[in-house]
Amino acid sequence: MAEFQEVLKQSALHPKPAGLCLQYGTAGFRTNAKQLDHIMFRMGMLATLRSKKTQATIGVMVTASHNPEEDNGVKLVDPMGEMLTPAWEDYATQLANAEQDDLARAVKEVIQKEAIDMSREANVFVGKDTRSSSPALSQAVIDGVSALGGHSKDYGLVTTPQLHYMVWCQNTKGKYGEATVEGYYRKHCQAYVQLTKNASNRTDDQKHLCVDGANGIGALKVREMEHHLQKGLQISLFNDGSKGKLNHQCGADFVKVQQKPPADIEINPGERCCSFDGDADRIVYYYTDSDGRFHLLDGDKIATLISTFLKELLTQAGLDLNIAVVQTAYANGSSTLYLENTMKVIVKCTKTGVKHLHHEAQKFDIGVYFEANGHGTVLFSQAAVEKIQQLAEDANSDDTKKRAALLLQSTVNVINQTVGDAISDMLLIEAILAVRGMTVQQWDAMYTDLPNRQLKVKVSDRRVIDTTDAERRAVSPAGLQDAIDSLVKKYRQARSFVRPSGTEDVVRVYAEAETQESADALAHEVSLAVY
Ligand code: 16G
Ligand code: ZN
Repeated sequence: MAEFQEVLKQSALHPKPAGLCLQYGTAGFRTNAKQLDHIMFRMGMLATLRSKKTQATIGVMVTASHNPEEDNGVKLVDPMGEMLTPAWEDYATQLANAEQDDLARAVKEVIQKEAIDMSREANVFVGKDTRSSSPALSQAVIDGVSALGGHSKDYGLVTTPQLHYMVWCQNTKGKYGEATVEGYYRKHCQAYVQLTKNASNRTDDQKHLCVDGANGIGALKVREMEHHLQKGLQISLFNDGSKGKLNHQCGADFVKVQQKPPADIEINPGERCCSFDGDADRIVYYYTDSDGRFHLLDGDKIATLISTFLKELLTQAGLDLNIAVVQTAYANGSSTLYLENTMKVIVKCTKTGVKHLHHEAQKFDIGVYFEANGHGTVLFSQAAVEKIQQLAEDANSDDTKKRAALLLQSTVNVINQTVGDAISDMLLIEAILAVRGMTVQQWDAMYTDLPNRQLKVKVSDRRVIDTTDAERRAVSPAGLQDAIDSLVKKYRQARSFVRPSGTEDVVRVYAEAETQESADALAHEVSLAVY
């Protein structure tokens, strides 16, 4: 076949180092950028095959998120803007690891197994983050697409969630918006302006927000978006990439893990701040109080704020829609108790990794999902969107109901439903605080986090640990869970679990307890039990 001549010719320009073996992990391929040229080319090919198979546009994003600048990575985006389906992750790994002279066979195998009609058209959207390795690597993706006769559209510098959004808009023929960066800003900012119309009398102080752009793509995009907000938000942008290094001592992951503000930022007591990660799909908020104490508002606090707002609006609108919050084992125990006992919303727990949370959230009329690390969004079912719209357009509904329905409608439009999105999450959070006239301190006071500690343990083979119950209990090695249970019993309000990391060669230990000393001691004791 003519295509295979082309594959062989082109792939020789993106050779695989013999013996190198990489896995399509929880968040795609991710490693030092120097090892990725052949992976990019091959993922361009795989995206083309996936596009032919699904007869839809597929996305390829070149980024390594919160990893250091020297790393890079790639993620594929499926037709509805969601992450690549797990069955194809295996093909990704097979193509990535086929030695040079075996590549044509590996490609043919995917075509045969999936019965792909190669005469079909293929369309691939490509995006990249600001890493210095990204231009060459995204060109390798584009080369891979054309090697199999696909068409690519290069969006250049975009956030990961922006690329997901483009794919979704394209495949739904503009029903949710226009597949352009301008269209993205227009849709989200208009919804923000609509929402905040319900919050008159906001002072400039209340509209002020410090944003840490992690020296990455999120910073560029906030700058680009700002004028669409019609002065409805006054952003002081830090770590905008003009001086500092990507993710270095800044960004959402640094702030969450270190539990402190980014280095080199002067924040005044009480000032509302947020940090994005390197590809702007995570966000955390924080402030320092008058005693200089740091307060983190992580994904759990964000989920609580959003779900409480939505629940109130549903009650006011008199709409009978179920709402659930989806968390992982890392969710602070206080957040789970607050949501279940005080807010009376359904809470579900899934394994770590966005695809698991997303999938669970799809089972509800409204599914709010957040990982504690700040990755999350809200999913609205088609039926929910329709009911909200009907009520908003119903000439006979009373003012309270109508207002609530209109607010719900704008909430649907402000959020990026394809994947967690720091920019759109930020707009929703800012709008909720504005509409409810709430300060960051009042939001923080909704519940008090239990002190907690996370540790990493290096073991010879992390795969000997197998878990169940959404990673909250270890089933192997034998005796480990019993040991954890008896350690937990020594402390008040305590909980602990261990799981093998999906992105690093370590076992992660999590512990929480009534005091920081207890959480630290418990985490330490559990790590000893893991050896
Ligand atoms: C990946 C996941 C993130 C998860 C993290 C856990 C996606 C897009 N990203 O970054 O959701 O929290 O892995 O890492 O799914 P770990 O397995 O090393 O703890
Ligand atoms: Zn990220």
